[in-house]
Amino acid sequence: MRDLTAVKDALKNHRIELPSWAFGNSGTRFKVFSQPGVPRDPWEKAADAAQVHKYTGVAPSMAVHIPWDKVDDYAALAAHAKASGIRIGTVNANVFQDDDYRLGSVCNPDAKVRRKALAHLLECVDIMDAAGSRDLKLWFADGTNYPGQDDISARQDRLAEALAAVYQRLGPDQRLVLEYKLFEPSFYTTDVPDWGTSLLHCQALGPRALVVVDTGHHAPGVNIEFIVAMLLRAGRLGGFDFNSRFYADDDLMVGAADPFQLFRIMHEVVKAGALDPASGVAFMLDQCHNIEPKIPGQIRSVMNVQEAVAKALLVDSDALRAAQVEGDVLGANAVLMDAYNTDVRPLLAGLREEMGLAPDPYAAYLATGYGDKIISERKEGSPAGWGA
Ligand code: RM4
Ligand code: MN
Repeated sequence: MRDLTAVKDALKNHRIELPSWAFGNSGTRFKVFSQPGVPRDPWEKAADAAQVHKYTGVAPSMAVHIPWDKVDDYAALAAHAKASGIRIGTVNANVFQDDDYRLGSVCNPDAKVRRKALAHLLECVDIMDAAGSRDLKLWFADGTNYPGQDDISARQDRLAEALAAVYQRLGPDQRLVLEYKLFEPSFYTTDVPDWGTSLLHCQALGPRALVVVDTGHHAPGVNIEFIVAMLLRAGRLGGFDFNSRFYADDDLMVGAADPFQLFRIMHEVVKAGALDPASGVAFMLDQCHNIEPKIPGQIRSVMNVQEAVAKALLVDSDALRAAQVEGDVLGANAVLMDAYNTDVRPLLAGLREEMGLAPDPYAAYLATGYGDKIISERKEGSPAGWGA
């Protein structure tokens, strides 16, 4: 067993970023369900995110999505977030919801559309400057649906050109983090489908270009912890977008579908010393709560991540190494499984009490009545959602 004080200190220092869009309405392409009390604007999203931080103590930032979170004054939004107890985190660009992007954004065959997409990405860096954000997160829906539709490698050239222009515009403390996803909305080729493509572009750009692993963006059965280990070795893991998938990019609560996978990923992170915020690895949630309530859904997600982290920290690394060196296959596996099968909930409850928090953040939040308060306060206007 590892030193419990060190385990607790690591857990106290670990940070998880919340996505603004998890607080708004969402759904599938079939139906977006409206829930009462959801935020009507980014200001209210920040207020709700602050609730999650208030009860968990480890989620002090909220990622924004532009234009879903467009406001006139980003410095004012950052000040509002600060007054609520959190800060504005990663800026997510959106070059996938405009009719102009039918054939792609920065990879579009039409230079005019490429210029428009690039202008948006640069605008996002301006927003980072105003809000004090470190990371620009790029996910491109670009790709093709049919063989022959466009030139695969010419599209990569266009992508590289746009990325270079964005990278040049970054301030010295800012980073570009490039996400990959195997398919959807394009069905034949995707321009950044995998970690290899993302890594090649990042390496061509420079040290402040890093890969983001969205846990929902892989084919079934892919060994994500292997990818994580490779990116950590290369010093190119920018962060995670955590969520669960059962079938495709389901964006369900992290740790819901496969808590064991989350543990295996965290084991790689812990081994590499990448849990600490100073490592530069960002632990973000990228989820939607289509049918479940949003704030409790985010609290549950943060707790799920903490449980996986706690178990990973409990791995007896000396015993593991000894078993590995001896070639003790079953012994090594048993060391890992012992940590995974530990009930860490009492440890986390105790840790929260040490932090001056309620032992069960989920129950503590429900007891406040905040959920009822926002339902009665937010009757007018239209709720925020995808595309808002
Ligand atoms: C994309 C991608 C991005 C996220 C959007 C909402 O699939 O995962 O990270 O910002 O969805
Ligand atoms: Mn994502």
